[in-house]
Amino acid sequence: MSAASLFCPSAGFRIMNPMSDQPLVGVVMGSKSDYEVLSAAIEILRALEIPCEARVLSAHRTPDQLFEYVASARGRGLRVLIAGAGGAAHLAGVMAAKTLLPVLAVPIAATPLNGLDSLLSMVQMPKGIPVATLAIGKPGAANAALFAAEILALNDAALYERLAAWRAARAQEVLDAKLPE
Ligand code: RP5
Repeated sequence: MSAASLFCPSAGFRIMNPMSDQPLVGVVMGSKSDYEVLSAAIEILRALEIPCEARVLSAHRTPDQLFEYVASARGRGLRVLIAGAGGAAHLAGVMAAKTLLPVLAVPIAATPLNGLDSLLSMVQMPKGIPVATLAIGKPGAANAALFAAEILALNDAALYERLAAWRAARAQEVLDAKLPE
């Protein structure tokens, strides 16, 4: 079987996946300015060979296009959505309102409140429409990708092995750490 490749349009690089070019994770950001943070998620998805797609869609600036994207996500094969936004960050909540796919939220420090505004906007979803909120910024973006991988690995033994190897490598980095004499 020839290796298929997937181009992440907004990310600008290719993810290789030997089995499929069907995006499983949709990474949505409220603005192009959020890309620097969300790239941490895309890098992890790439490392784990999880096909993804990236989009810039805003809950307040392009609500119709966002609705259309989320409403069609499951039917197009997406299984997890990652939403990154700053300020009054309603992106993840609006997305969760339109789908039963898991939505993982990444608060972004885009205002003088340094991400606390978006963290509270995302984590304080009213009962009934869940959003799983990660940490502010790049650590949260990376963890969103790992969380997405854990969800997908429930039904993908090969991905489970890649994820286990990735975590073992991080542990080895700690054990190999050298301090100044
Ligand atoms: C939010 O406003 C975006 O998610 C971004 O974090 C923030 C600033 O957006 P820009 O003014 O940089 O487009 O909607």
